[in-house]
Amino acid sequence: MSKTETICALATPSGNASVGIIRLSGPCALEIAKKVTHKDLTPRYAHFSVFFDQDNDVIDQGIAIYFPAPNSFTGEEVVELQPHGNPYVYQRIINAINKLGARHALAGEFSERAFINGKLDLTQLEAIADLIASGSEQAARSAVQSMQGKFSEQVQLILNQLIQIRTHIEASLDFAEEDIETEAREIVSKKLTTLSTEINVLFDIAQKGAKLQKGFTIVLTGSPNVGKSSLFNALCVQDRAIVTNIPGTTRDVVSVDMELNGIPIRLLDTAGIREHAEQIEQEGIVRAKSAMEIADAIIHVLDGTELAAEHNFENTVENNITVVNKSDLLDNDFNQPGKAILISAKTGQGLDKLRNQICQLLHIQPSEQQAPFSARARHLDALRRCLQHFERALDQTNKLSPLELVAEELRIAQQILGEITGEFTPDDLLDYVFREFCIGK
Ligand SMILES: Nc1nc2c(ncn2[C@@H]2O[C@H](COP(=O)(O)OP(=O)(O)OP(=O)(O)O)[C@@H](O)[C@H]2O)c(=O)[nH]1
Ligand SMILES: [Mg+2]
Repeated sequence: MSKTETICALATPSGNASVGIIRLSGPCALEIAKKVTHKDLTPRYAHFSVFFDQDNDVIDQGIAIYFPAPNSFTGEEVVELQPHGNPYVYQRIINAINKLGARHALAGEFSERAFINGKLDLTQLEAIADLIASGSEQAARSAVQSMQGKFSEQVQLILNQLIQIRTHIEASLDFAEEDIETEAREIVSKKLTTLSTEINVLFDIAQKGAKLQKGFTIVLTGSPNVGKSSLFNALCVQDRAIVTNIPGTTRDVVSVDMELNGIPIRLLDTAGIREHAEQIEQEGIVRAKSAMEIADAIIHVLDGTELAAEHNFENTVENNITVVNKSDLLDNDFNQPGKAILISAKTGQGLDKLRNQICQLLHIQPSEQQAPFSARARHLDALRRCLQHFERALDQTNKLSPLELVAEELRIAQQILGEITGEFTPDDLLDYVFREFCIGK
């Protein structure tokens, strides 16, 4: 497909609004915009303008701004027309633009051009798409980090060190002396070990960032009647799940998408787990157990009024939090429940502590702290594959295999890291990345 075509699309939502933006990009953008506005457009100047159709009928009036190449989002000639926000107005302007020779943009085509013209790398453009789609404050903060190049910077730092190691190997290949080779192996082994640790750290941060975009799943579990549904309602501040004093009230998994200290959460309320349940409840328990399998964190709810004094609260499971509910019914001399959190779903006591504990468990800092950078499944996949080649390279180095084999593993690892920023991205992957974006992006 030729990149010299001029493209246009609505960059804002297509509904009713005070204003909307129609974006034109490509070599004929200015010429077309002049015909629509009947104006000479000065670069980066907000022109108040009437927008005309091909029969010189007035469609609307608004603002037109011309961004000359290469100082535009796409790096091409760009004009933004800002009419009033109405779908019929948009359609008439776009029709007029189409008749003047610009075609409608494909999904993500503006971003693709920005990438091809070197305006932003792939992670930055993906971050813009993630920022637009962010469903929580933390997700938006992390997307901004990547948009500003924080993720790419980390990848680049690793790439630089990788290139150093490769250069070192290449240099030692020119010498036949055994001690030079031994020394090279030692250095390569040491540096590769350090670099693997750094990639693992990067992977953890990226994984958190990817999770932030999609949201964390938290499951409430425990015996019947301990107050899971009451806690569910208290945490999402809605009257969503049915609460009664009859054990076995909840059967289906009840789900709510919410924000918790700025973190996107899918909270699941489940059936109380007990031995002798009737048929429907049994199915509920099966569903509760499957929900626990996909959970990022599990909150075990206990009823404080039913606990024996010697109950052992020690939390042994890694992604679990234990809460002791109904604190409002407990005596003042109730023993502090170790690592468990004393709460009352009824009065709200202890819920702030629980919220903080959940953030800690998910390793996400509260919103005023720095968020991890956003990442996508394909980034995680690339980091994973890169690590595999590092492991193989390390193995070959230690097994005294020819250094050429080590060099080859590292060459592949470098190419994989390059896929993240788009430096070495095959065309079909680019198509896959950009076609996932929305039209007008
Ligand atoms: N006093 C007091 N009562 C509570 C509290 N939390 C829940 N309850 C009561 O305990 C009973 C059971 O509450 P639910 O929230 O339905 O309990 P559940 O764990 O969802 O029960 P199942 O769905 O049957 O498994 C209800 O009568 C609630 O009003 C609390 O913190 N304090
Ligand atoms: Mg319930």
